[in-house]
Amino acid sequence: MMSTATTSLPAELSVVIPTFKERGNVAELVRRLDASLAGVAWEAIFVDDNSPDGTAAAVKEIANHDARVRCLRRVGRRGLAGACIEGMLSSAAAFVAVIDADLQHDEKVLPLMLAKLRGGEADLVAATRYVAGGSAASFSEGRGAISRLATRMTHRLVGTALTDPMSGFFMMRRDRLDEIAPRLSPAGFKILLDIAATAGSKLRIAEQPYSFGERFEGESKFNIQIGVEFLGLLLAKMTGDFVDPRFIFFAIVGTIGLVVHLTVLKLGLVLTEPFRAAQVIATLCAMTSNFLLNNELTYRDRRLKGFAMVRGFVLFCLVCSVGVLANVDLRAGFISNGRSGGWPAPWARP
Ligand SMILES: Nc1nc2c(ncn2[C@@H]2O[C@H](COP(=O)(O)OP(=O)(O)OP(=O)(O)O)[C@@H](O)[C@H]2O)c(=O)[nH]1
Ligand SMILES: [Mg+2]
Repeated sequence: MMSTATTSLPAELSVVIPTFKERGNVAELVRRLDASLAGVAWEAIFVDDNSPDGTAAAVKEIANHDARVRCLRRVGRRGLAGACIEGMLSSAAAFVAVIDADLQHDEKVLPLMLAKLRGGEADLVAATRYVAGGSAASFSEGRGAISRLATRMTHRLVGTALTDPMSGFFMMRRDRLDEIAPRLSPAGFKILLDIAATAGSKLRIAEQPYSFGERFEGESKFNIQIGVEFLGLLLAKMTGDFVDPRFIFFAIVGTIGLVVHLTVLKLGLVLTEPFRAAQVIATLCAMTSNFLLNNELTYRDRRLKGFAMVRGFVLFCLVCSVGVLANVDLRAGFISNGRSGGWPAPWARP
């Protein structure tokens, strides 16, 4: 005999909320969603990266008496974009929205965004601060300038139709998300830009102005890492995802290392006579610059700090030492060959 399950209406809209250390915002956000989405069959999917402040427990406490709320707790992983993708992929609703937990995104515009999708005029509705009716007045001067610069860079380099590509507040058809999900990058903070750039012109985008508010509780997670990942995303999209951003960073760091090497070598030759000494100092400087820049930029997501960094640097030097010795010896040999009969250069006549 088939059992009859107690059913509530299946959700038409899944609201995905990525969280890291947002315990103090969870209950207020659910209360505000409940007020704004009256009459809509909605659910809230919190995707928490094992926040040490007990955000997941706070969500589950609410979930115990409100079946519309659930928590996807990820352990051993961090990352805003990846959290949003997994939350959206766990939905079976017709529409999915992504909204920050800190209440900076105005949940009151969600019904307007939903109406645009229901009407079939767009596949994705991006909430924007930068058209008439929207505002980013709550930004500090510094954050506002960074956001505007990043927006200009995105428009120039990637050429998206989004007026506010830095926004992480949007709603879209779930079937369109399912199609492009395998091509999205779980790294980084800019999931909306990734979706728009990956889907290309086939994705019909509409916009919804809103006023960006103040953070309700807790601390911002905005940091340099996010800037680096943003540059990586721009580079990947500029090359049509052909080249891995890590490779591009690696090549840039290598080029800087070459410039450091040649500059220090030139200085060394001016200051100290022996070529070998200048070459050793230049090589060490280039190695140090390569290690530090790769640690800060190319591998920032697994950056070494403190003792681990010293250990990493020593290992890096050991691995490089074979090439360094060959480099110093070969060049010194060629140079002294030119002056006092050192090693014969391969092209030298016998
Ligand atoms: N799951 C998950 N969520 C994250 C992670 N980093 C940030 N978030 C969430 O993503 C949302 C946006 O982060 P914020 O710290 O508010 O970043 P922001 O809005 O760009 O910066 P502010 O304007 O300074 O608040 C918040 O709900 C965070 O809790 C992460 O690594 N994993
Ligand atoms: Mg925020």
